[in-house]
Order: sequence, then C-alpha cells, then structure tokens
Amino acid sequence: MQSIPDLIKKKRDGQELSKEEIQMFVDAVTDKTIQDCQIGAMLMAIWMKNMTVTETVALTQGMMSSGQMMSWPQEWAGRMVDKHSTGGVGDKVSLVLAPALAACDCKVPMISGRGLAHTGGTLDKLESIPGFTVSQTQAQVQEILASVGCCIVGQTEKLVPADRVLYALRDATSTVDSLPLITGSIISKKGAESLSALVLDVKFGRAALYKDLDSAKELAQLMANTGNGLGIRTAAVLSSMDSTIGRYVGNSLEVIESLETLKGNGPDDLMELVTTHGGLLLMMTGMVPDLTTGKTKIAQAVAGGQALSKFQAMMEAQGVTKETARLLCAKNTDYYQVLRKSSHCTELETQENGVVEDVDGMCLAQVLHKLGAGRSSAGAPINHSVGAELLVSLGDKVKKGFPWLKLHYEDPAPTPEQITQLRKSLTIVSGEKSKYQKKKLVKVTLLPD
Ligand code: IUR
Repeated sequence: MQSIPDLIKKKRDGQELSKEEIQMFVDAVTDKTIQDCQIGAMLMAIWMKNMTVTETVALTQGMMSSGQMMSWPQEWAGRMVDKHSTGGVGDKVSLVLAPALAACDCKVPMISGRGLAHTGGTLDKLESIPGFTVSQTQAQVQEILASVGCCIVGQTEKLVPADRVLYALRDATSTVDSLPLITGSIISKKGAESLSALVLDVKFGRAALYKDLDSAKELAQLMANTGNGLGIRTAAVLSSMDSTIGRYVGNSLEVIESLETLKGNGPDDLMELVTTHGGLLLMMTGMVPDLTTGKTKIAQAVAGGQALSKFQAMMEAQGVTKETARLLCAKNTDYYQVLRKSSHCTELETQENGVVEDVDGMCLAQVLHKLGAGRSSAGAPINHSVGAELLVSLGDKVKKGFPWLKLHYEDPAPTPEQITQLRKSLTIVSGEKSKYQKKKLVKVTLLPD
C-alpha cells in the first residue's frame, strides 16, 4: 500500500501517476486524512512536473465525484448544456446566453462564480437586481429548469468539496496557474452538473488570465480534451480580451446592457459571442445540423423576444418580484426605478482629434475595482452601482473635447492618479496615422472529434 509521501515523491520525480494513485490523493483531500503541507507539496509537484491528459482526466474525475452529482429527469437527456468563461472585463455573455438557450429548448443549470481579481462575476452582477437569489438547492434548481429552462446559481456546499480545499491551498502555495489544476477545478464543477454539452470561452489578451494566444490555446485544448474525456461533448472558443465586451462595465450597468441586448439592442461583439457559444451548444446536442444554423437560431431567440421572456421568468423563479421583473423587461424602461444608481457621474473628454485606436480594458477594470466594483478581499462587499460606460467604439473618429467615458462612482471618489490612469487607457491616433482595423473577436474554435 502506497503512502501519500510515496505519491508526492513519484510526481516530484516526474513520473506519471496512475488513476488509482490520483484517486487516493483526491480521497485523502476530501476525507481530510492528509495534512495541508502534503497537499501543498503535491500541488507544487504538479505545478513543476505537469500532468498528462490521462492524469488530468483522472484528477478531474476524482474531484467531480468528491461530492454530490446533479441528476436530471430522463426526458432532459441530451439537452443539458452550460458554458464557462475564464473571465473578462464587461463579460455579460452568460446573462444573455442562458435565457437564449432556454428559449431554444435546452436546459441550462448554470453554476457561476463571483468576481476574481480584476474580472467581474456573473453572480455579483445578478445580485444588483433586488431580490435575485443565487443560492438555490438542487431541488429548487430542478424545479426552475422544469418551469423556465435556465437558472444561474452559485456552487452549493455539497458540490465538488475537494475543489474548495485544493483551491484555497493553490492560492496559498502560488500554484493557481497550473494548467492541470485549473482544468481539474473548472471541469470537475461542470462535470458535477451532469451535462450533455459544454462550451468554454477561453480569453486571451491584456485583460485576460492568459495574455498570449498560444498559452490560452494550450489551456483550451487541455480543458476540451478533459471535458470530452469525461463524456461531455466539449468545445472551446478562443476570444480576445484586450478591451471590454460591449460598452458597459460594472455590475448594475452590465445588467442594463444585458437587458438591452435581450431587447434586440445589443452591441455586435457581445452578440457574436452569444451566438457563437449558443450555436456550438445547439450543434453539439444535435438540435441543429451546423454552427451557422445554431447561430441563427440563437439570434432569432433574442430578436423575437423569447430569450427576454425566459430572463424575466428566471428572475421571478429566483426571487425577484413580478413587478420588478416586469419593469426591467419593459420597452423604454427607466432601469433606475429598480437598480441602484450611483450618486455621482463624471464624463472624461478626449484630449485630441483622431481615431479611437484602443481602450485598455485592464486599466479600466483596475480603477473600477478600486472604486468598489470589485472586492478588496474575499467576502468583502461590493458596490453594484460603480462602473463605467464607454461612449465611443474602436474606430470612431472623434474631436478634441468629445466625451468618451462616463464614470459612475460613490465613495471613494476617484483620485487624480486614477483619473490619469483612466485617461491613459484611451489611445487616439491622428487620422492619417491610424492603422485601426476591426479585429475579429473570435479566433479559433476547437471542436470535439
Ligand atoms: N475558476 C475556477 O473555478 N477554478 C480555477 O482554478 C480558476 C478559475 I484560475
């Protein structure tokens, strides 16, 4: 019988661990029969020596089975879908995609997260809607899926307990950025949802976890292989994350932009992501023959208002009053009858004539985070009303003195240094010098075999 130090030594020396050995490690983590220092040593050995796809699948499978697995009625088989994003700035794709998929007859038990570092969290965004309750039991999730078709909820205590232990120790041992550990953490939670199909939105660029396309591709490929290894049809989309998705960043503001998108007034980049992810999921479930048909079906569910109706029903099912949900979904509504408005707004103006060449999403997100849009520490409160509205698009011709950013803030007010940082996030190039070209947002799609 091997001991935990034997397993650590084997990985430390660069050998491949067997499925049984990995299961033994995960069981010891789940049953708390292993010391934190031993877990830390194993995490560091994995970080340094990496894992093969076979090892990563075994780790993910072990983690997935460490707690409760969700189970669904037989008649939903083949229609259970979800997506995961590695995190972006202004990333509100889930808020539009979940109801659009429900309108296309899918079942979407979306388990989302909170803001991490400079990136926003879907749960935080939804909690800016008064009454919206992200904490739902497995039985409640099933009821909402039966009546509405989609829900967006937080992780329950019973789901993948091994991840909670490993994640905390990864943070404490500088081993967060290991491909097999990231993959195990993300895919085990999706696996526990008992999905038929999964799409992964892996971001690359300045405001993403991975800055360059090659490393994002490596993560995407490993996650897609692992998802498929667990029997979930998994595809990955690589999309650029240099600026912002859409024009609004900040919790309440992103809810407003999502609702506008569901009313047919969404920005092109957001709609491209929603239709690509949704189209891939419809294709993978076999509900449509190809991606183009899937994208069209999703776009029609948005344009026809069916996705908005699903969002309204989802809000009501998750604790929002009928009147609040109705007000938010009404045409030409004043969102601030319901959502909290910041007590202060200020507009920043352009300092020269030219073409908008770049807006640095990372720069913007860092300032907004400090102004309260993100958490200062785990569990700290956030200010849902803090955020920013971009008043220009890349490629726009602007004159000096043109308002380009509307900042929504409360307490603290932005410091002069933060205003300078915001100004620096905008690059304007004089007309003749501008090389601005509309870049393709979605780069590569990795499909399962
Ligand atoms: N989100 C997760 O659920 N797990 C991870 O390891 C990372 C993000 I990085």
